[in-house]
Amino acid sequence: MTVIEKVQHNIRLDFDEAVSLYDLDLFTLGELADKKRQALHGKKTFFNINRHINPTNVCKDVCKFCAYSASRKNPNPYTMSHEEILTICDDIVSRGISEVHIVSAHNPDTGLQWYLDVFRKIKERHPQLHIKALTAAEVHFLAEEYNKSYDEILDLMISNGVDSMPGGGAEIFDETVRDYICKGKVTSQQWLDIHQKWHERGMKSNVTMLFGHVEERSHRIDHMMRIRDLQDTTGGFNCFIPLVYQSENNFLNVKEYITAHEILKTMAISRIILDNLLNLKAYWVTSTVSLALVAQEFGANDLDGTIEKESINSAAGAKSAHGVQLDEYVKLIKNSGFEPIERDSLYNVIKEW
Ligand code: V47
Repeated sequence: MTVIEKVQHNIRLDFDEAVSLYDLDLFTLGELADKKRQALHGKKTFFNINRHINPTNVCKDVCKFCAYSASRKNPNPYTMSHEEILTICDDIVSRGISEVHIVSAHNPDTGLQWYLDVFRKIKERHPQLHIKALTAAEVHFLAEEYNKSYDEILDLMISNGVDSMPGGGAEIFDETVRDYICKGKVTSQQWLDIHQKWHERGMKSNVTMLFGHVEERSHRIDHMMRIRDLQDTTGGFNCFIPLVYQSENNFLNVKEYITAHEILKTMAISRIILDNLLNLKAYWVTSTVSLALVAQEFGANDLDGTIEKESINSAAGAKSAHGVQLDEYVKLIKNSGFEPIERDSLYNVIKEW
């Protein structure tokens, strides 16, 4: 059987076969991925109305790709007060926003209690607001810094109101590339262990992949395969989010940028390989809105959300600092031939627009 026939018959590909998918032409890949998308979601494209809060950019880690943390290239350290964060939450809840996505740098000055207190205060004030917070990289940082086990940190997150975990910090799992781009950060296995433990508590999370920098195609496939393996065990990942590397203001010296063609191939291949993961997000922040709309034809069924304010990727050049307007967003999805479905954080339908 050829690789194409295997994909058509839903037969899993091994590593080498998966890498060889990149040799197929873009439109063949698109057709294969679109069939899988249509079988699961038809023409539905999901999004949510959310707000990102990045409470501090002070970081003890040094990731070469990061333009967000306070550093020589961005000498502008800040840490928000709980009151500032709560004021934002009051405002978004008053406007009907259902999710807050809280991700920080690894600030050794704030203290574990600082994080737990802010989650608890948000939850006490707004029990219905979904708190998606703390990447596995942050969980690892907090565990190390405050001498706790991962289990203890995860239990504290739950008891203080965190509802789900975002997918950040996965970067690329290949150890050699990881060492080069973010040495000293949570290891790949630790990242996966933390998510496994989170899932074993009955909780959901997302998973990202940072690509388009110094990694090779085979590293992306390896990344997807490690995700597929864990998902076989736990089923706890809601969504896969390939993040396109943004090149400004950071220390990773990338000479050749990834093409739209390669981004779409990677989207399509992730839809094919991750046969046990329902949702594939085209994160418009890192791909541009236009390419995210095209990605709907290449396997993507989720376009994230309106976001409102974004600091991590926009620091590295993404045009996302102020989000997108809801009515415009809905119109764009409709005009591209898809059905915009507003969802909550766990993919329950809120509204068919
Ligand atoms: O982990 C940092 C990435 C991530 C750059 O779970 C960069 O729903 C591109 O994880 N170029 C944080 N990417 C964002 C994130 C995320 C975003 C949206 C939704 C969800 C979700 C998660 O941003 C980091 C890192 O991989 N990042 N610098 C850069 N220069």
